[in-house]
Amino acid sequence: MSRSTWYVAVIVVPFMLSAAACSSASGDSSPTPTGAATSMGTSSSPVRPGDVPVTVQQWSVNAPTTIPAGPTTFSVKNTGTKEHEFVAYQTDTLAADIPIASYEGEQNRINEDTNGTNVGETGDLDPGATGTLTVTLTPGHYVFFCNLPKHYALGMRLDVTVQ
Ligand SMILES: [Cu+2]
Repeated sequence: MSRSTWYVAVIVVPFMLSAAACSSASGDSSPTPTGAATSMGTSSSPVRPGDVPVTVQQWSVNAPTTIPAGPTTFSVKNTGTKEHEFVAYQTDTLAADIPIASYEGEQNRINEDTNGTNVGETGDLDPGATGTLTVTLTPGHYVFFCNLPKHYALGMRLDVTVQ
């Protein structure tokens, strides 16, 4: 007999969420990468020339794959549930061809010292955190990646052309 075992009372209390995730201005969040610069004067868009939005998560780095050269500010949001980082790395080698080795004494990372040049990184980002990185990009091939152990091999890498 189990006629009284169905008292599974799920009480959903509408909590007051004092810090809803709306700290960033909304505006036009067009996902298209910045195209050729237009010389129409200052627009009302919150995305300035040189601003590049990036998200990192398990297991991908999401950014425009063609970026104009010049001063660039990456706004990198960790939309995953683990700690991640963002590294901008200039290299002639395609992302898939950089060997997984060890780095700084840890296995399952690429060696940033031997495959190209680290031009900047955000440092580790907690889940939900946003970090910014401002660099001046010169034309060439880049790989954007997260080099926490195993993350590169799991897919957190992206070939990018700066032109
Ligand atoms: Cu990662």
